Amino acid sequence: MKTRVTELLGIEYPIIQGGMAWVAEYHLAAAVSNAGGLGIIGAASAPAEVVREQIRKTKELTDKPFGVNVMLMNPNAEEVAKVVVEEGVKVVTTGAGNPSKFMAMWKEAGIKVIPVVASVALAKLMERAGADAVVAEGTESGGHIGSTTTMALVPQVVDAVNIPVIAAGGIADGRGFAASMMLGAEAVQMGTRFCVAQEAITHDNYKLRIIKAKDIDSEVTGLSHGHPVRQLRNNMTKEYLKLEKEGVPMEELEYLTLGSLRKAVMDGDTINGTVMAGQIAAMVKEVQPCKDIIEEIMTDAKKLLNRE
Ligand code: TUI
Repeated sequence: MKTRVTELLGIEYPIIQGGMAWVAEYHLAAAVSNAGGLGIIGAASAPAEVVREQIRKTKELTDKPFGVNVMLMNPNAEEVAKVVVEEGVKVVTTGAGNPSKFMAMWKEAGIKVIPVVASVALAKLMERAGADAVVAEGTESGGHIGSTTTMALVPQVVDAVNIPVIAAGGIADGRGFAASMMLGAEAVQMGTRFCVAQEAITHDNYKLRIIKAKDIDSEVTGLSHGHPVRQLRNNMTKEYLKLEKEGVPMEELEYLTLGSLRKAVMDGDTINGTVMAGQIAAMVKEVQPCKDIIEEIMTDAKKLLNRE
């Protein structure tokens, strides 16, 4: 299925993997790229040298295009932004902020820049700043989120910009893919479904928590201090939401979550750790190789879109 996004990135299928903190490392990125999508290394809060190593390891496993997600709240974002240039990365996505100050450097290096946005205003700003495409990410997503739903956000961003739009948030199968195309998107980005991929180093407990999730298991913490994070309900969210309701200051709450995502993803503590996942967690039923995930979605979507 050809779209402006497959042409722009030189990929077979218009499916992009989210840059999930701790989860999106080189094994997953290479597997998604080898399966014909765009794999992404999530720099998250990693030091720049760790990101450099991840880029080099990805290149050992794939000769297909892949990208790096620069998380702009990372205190090391500036160094990471330089490392992607030094290492000849072809695609950069950004999250949790406005990447304007890095745009000129990345464009000069010939990098395709795809900011993740949660509003029409930022999408327009990014187009003017020279972005090649944007990911319009709805509030159904896991992790750090905006407030507008994918159904409402994607068509509004499509109407507001001329660059291609990639839909994200609440997409886990061929139906979500097809619906995104109907909204005017030219690719999708998925996180939760790839968290559970066979090649993802995500702890088995984390994968199982997603597989066992119900539709109503999704909670949003941090709304009161302006850093909303979507995750699955557990002891951590119960404690966090209770303290938030009591008006406990943000610094204390941050202490509570310090290292808690790592605890869940790497150590498998899904009770007291942070289990970031989207609202479609309950739609993910099994651990599958990236190739099977992508082929299943494309087969189902093509039937729905009559593009066989
Ligand atoms: O970035 C994400 N998702 C993430 S980042 C992350 S690491 C983290 N963990 C805990 C707390 C905070 C971060 C986990 N999940 N998605 C892309 C995204 N970007 N969603 C929303 C936004 C966004 C929000 C506001 C982008 C820009 C923005 O404002 C821009 C401005 O003008 O400053």
